Amino acid sequence: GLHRNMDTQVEQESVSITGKPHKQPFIIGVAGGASSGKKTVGDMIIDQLHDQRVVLVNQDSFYHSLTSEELLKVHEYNFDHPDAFDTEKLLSSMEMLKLGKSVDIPKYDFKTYKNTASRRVNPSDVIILEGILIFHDPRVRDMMNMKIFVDTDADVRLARRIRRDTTEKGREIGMVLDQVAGLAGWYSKFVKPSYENFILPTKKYADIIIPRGGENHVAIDLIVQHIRTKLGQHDLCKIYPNLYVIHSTFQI
Ligand code: UZR
Ligand code: MG
Repeated sequence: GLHRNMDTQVEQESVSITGKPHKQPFIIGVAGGASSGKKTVGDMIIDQLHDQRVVLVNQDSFYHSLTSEELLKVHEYNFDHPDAFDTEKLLSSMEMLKLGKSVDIPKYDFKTYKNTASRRVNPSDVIILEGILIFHDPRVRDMMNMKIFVDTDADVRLARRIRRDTTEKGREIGMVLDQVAGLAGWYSKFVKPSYENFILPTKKYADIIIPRGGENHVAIDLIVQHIRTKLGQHDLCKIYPNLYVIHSTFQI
């Protein structure tokens, strides 16, 4: 209904190809620095919304494949820059999901620095889009019903990054941090400056800022309650636990 309140976007109806109206999915953006715990926050929301159709989309999937020239100088490649991502593809994929259609999302391989495969993502009630720079492009930002910024201290992010890059990605510590064979490493050359220049300035677009990321259970609970309200499920026992107590006392 067009006459409905503008902020109840989840209830806006659009007509699908079958002619039946369908509810638009609730789109949540989770941004924050590298290794801040964005994916953990997304996974925790999904865990609590187990009775809903929820899907997690990573901005990482939309990294451009590196050309052979770029591969030769991979240490000079800035993966923390907005241009490193195929934002047009991200936008069109999100638009498909918003229309309730399935979409093939690319898969990016951190070992070969290329996207070779893809995965089919089906339409869902809730879509969580997670990534360092998802608040950068206003067109992507404007698709979101809720914007979350995960705010984790720089030392915690760096410690996690070292562990992740050296174990999961099999990279040399010098390359991850500051230098290898006289070349500046990614962290000091790109990751830290890009956080300050591109990621941190998008914090102002967030509706909610979560300190400490995945450790913050109170924040996750509040977010899930809000999503449930927006999805039109007024589960009284969950939203107002006290009412349940009053009710059971009354029974006695
Ligand atoms: P998250 N990244 C890689 O390490 N290798 C790649 O091939 C592509 C990206 C890193 C990227 C960024 N920086 O800091 C991080 N580098 O992935 C973002 N170098 O991932 O949001 O999951 O922390
Ligand atoms: Mg990630």
